[in-house]
Amino acid sequence: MLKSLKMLTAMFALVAITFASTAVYAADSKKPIRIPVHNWSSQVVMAYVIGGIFESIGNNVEYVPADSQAVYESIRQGDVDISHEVWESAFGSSFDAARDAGGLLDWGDHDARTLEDMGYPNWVADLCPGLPDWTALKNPDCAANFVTPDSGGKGRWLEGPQTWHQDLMPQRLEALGLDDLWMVKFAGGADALWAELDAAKKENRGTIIFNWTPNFTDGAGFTFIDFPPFYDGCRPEDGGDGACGSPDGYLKKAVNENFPNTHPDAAAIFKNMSFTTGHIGAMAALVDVDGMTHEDAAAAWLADNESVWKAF
Ligand code: TMO
Repeated sequence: MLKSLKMLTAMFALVAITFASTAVYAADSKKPIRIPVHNWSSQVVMAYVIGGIFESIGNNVEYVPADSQAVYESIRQGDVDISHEVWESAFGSSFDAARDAGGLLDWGDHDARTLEDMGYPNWVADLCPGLPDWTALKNPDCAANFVTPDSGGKGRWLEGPQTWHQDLMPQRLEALGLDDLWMVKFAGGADALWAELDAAKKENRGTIIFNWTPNFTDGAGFTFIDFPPFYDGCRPEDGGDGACGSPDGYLKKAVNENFPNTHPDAAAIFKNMSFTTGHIGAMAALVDVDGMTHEDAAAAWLADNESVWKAF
């Protein structure tokens, strides 16, 4: 009897200690969660969306402007806590390198699948019979419709900033035997891509630009070119000749390995977080179509989608 009473007391004590330590463990550090900010709209809006969600559970956040390739090394080193838009085509290699070196954890994928590639607004198809098949670009009469004052007499591909893919597109033109007829110009920023779409429409001329989905152009008459299918190893950085398009890619999340310890509640929410193509397209549209600031867009998105993010 006495023995079992003692055992019961001991069990209660154990339960009490377990609860106490759980309570201590479960409290997130007041140290700000450092969220990176890059240079395309959905990423910036989503940074503020996630910051708003973290703040709603009592966390502090800090927004850190970061290079979109170098950020994975920064996360690995512990200078940035999370990445919420790891696009496979553009950043998969940098992500893999940081994960393999240790210190960065794969925190799962969003529901949305991605494509990052060259394409055109639909009215342009008339200027180049055979599109969206890439072999249509071999026709000199097609290329001639995409010459601009800065393109040296060749058809122009307006690629995004070089920090996104380095020389992927110039290498692809060469690998496909298109570099006699086509050249790549790098845009200074994403806004230059959207300005080019507007200008080409006003001037009624052809244009081929880099674009991606999810984006505000989803369902808005934009078509991606069908290149030879992507396969592992086809890119020059992976030892291939580069004669392939971009992958049907993931959109991943990543964290520093200590983040689940320093901020367990926020980390659990971030692990559950999964945005769809529609969510992400809407975040971009609030800025690139409606002209809102990124912060205002995030506030509007959070207000309109409580049932989505409260479920995380
Ligand atoms: C990484 N990006 C969405 C610009 O292709």
